[in-house]
Amino acid sequence: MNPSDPSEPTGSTHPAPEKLPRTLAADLSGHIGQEVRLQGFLHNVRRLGTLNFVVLRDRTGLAQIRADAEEMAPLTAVPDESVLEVIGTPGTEPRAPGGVELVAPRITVLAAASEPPPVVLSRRELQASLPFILDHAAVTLRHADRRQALALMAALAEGFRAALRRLDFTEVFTPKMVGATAEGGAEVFRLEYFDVPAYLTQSPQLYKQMLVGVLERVFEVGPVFRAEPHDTGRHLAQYCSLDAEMGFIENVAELIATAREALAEMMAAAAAFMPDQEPVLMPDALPSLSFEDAMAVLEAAHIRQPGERPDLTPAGERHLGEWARTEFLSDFLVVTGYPQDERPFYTHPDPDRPGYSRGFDILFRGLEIVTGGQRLHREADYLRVMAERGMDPTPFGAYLEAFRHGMPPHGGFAIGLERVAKQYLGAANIREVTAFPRYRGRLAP
Ligand code: AMO
Repeated sequence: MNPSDPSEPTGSTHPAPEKLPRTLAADLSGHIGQEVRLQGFLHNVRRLGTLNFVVLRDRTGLAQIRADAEEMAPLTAVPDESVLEVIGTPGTEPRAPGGVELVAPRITVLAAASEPPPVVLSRRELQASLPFILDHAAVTLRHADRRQALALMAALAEGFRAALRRLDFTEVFTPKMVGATAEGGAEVFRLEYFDVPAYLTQSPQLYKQMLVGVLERVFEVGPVFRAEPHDTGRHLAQYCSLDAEMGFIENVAELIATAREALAEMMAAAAAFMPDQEPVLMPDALPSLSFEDAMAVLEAAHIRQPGERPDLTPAGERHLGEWARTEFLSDFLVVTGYPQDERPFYTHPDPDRPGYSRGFDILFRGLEIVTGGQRLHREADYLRVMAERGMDPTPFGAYLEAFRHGMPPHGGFAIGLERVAKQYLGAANIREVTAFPRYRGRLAP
């Protein structure tokens, strides 16, 4: 007994009886015939009078408990999702989850829910509209599909980190409140930083480049912010950007190969815990075509008209996704050599093809999930491009200092984590895979 612990009873010389350690649902089959202590949420109850089935959910899965009327007494008027402790003995039962069922239970309610959940969580699918599901995320995220999406995101991020660590990249942590924006455009959130105007970062672009001058190879997993005004199934106002940047590159192919390594490890990590999901088609060398050839493929399919402004629309991306699957048996397609005007100021032009850049995108099942490219690496080139684009270099002073002091040819890419998860799961909307999505009109929960 710990005499300084006020919760311990005093005046007794007998130690408290040892509590059974907690057993998790997934481990029950290893305890057949031995008494165990389960803790979890009341997933659902089937009341048949003398024979009743209680299903308990913990972080590892479901456990079925068979109870008679007397054993059920503590559960009278206790709503689903209440937190329970159940002591009992597992036995083999082929019809129960995991082939195991707990019998002779002693049920204790640790924390009763005050009302039933807003939707039935034990149904195969959540039967409610997406806005309703998101309004009640604190509870609806407990549904199997939603929990699976969260676990998938974790696996994907872990796969990304593991691949880049293996390739000798260093993880970095850059500020999210910034004084200069990297990606341009109007999609930037403004904030007051003490008494000066500032922004929420649109990407760690400027910082990851500066850090190439320090560490050569860096990566970051972190939130970025886009004041995206449109209501689409693929844009969030905050998403998780998986960024990488590397120095001393010879060509863009090295960047694409690095992105492929990262994506391959992400897919492997996802497949390891979702073996029933449709396998991802990923050739050793990802099929690749130039932006111009992509336009030609879309023209041939009448997705775009000749002479139309060159652009990859969502319908175009979807078509190219199907095309890559048919032509190359690949769920991925690299589109290289984007028009220079379409890319941010830091993008390296392609000296061999005036008007085009060394920027690329990667599509996954018909949706852009990666943007990358080679960057300018000389201060004079930055000053020239900024002048051409009418940009004031003053806010970029600290960034430009890196180039003044020597920077190697370099480049990198960023993967949109939620977009990868959406495509992996075949979800219709990116909001379905995001725990607490941010988009215009939603700031809670
Ligand atoms: P870009 O702006 O194309 O490039 O973004 C990179 C990737 O991030 C994802 N993405 C989004 N995901 C959800 N909601 C959004 N609003 C959203 N916007 C973008 C996409 C996209 O491919 N600095 C460059 C990257 C680089 O060149 O290294 C950048 O941020 O998957």
